[in-house]
Amino acid sequence: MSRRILIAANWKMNGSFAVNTSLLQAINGIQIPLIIAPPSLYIASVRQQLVGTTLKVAAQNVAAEAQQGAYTGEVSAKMLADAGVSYAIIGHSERRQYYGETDALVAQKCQRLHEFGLTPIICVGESLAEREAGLVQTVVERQLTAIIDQCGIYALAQAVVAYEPVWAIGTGKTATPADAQAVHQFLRELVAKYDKNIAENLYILYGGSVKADNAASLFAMPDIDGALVGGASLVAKDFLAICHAA
Ligand code: G2H
Repeated sequence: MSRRILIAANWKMNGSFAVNTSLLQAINGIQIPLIIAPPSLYIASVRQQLVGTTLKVAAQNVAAEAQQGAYTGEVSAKMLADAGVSYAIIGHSERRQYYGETDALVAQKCQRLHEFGLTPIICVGESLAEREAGLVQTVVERQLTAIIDQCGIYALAQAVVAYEPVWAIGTGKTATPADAQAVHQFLRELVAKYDKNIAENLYILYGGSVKADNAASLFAMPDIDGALVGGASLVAKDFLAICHAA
């Protein structure tokens, strides 16, 4: 079937009030489904600027704790819901790699989002060593199954999955469309073993050095439903070109 396209911009730890405003002004006429994930400090401001548009706001992270309390530096799912945030990225490889986030912790974060009606953007992906060891499917299956075991398959009815091979993130190396498609197909078939309908309707995005010149060939793949874009989402003309490839 021909699939819908969703594009999410992960600004990571970039931006300022002035830079964000100018970027949003450049992109807010985009007609395809679009999600912007600014640093948490800027979420309220970005959301305010997107009122009246179809663009949605995502957090880049969420606390795993169920209750408010003495967790310095954390932002809860309840607070994100209170701020009108619809999505949150969880399990990004930079959080797994630099902040020691485990599959179990990511699954707890998914649970918190589910409790407050937010849609998780669940990142999975293998390192270069894992790819070279032939472990791609083993790794992404382990990462996604941790979520399913904790939250139940029905949590994926309101979720987005992003396949982001770690070796392709911010490196300029992109998985070939065929390589990415193979993993996306594997992930969809994995979900289909639990529930075919959820699998069919699940957005599975590709992330990792998506650019204007590779977006169209990625989006042409039958199981690639869009992109999670980092670096190229910070440059309006590059991001617009990616969106126009959809
Ligand atoms: C992968 C991606 C966005 P980039 O991290 O999540 O970033 O497009 O810079 O590789």
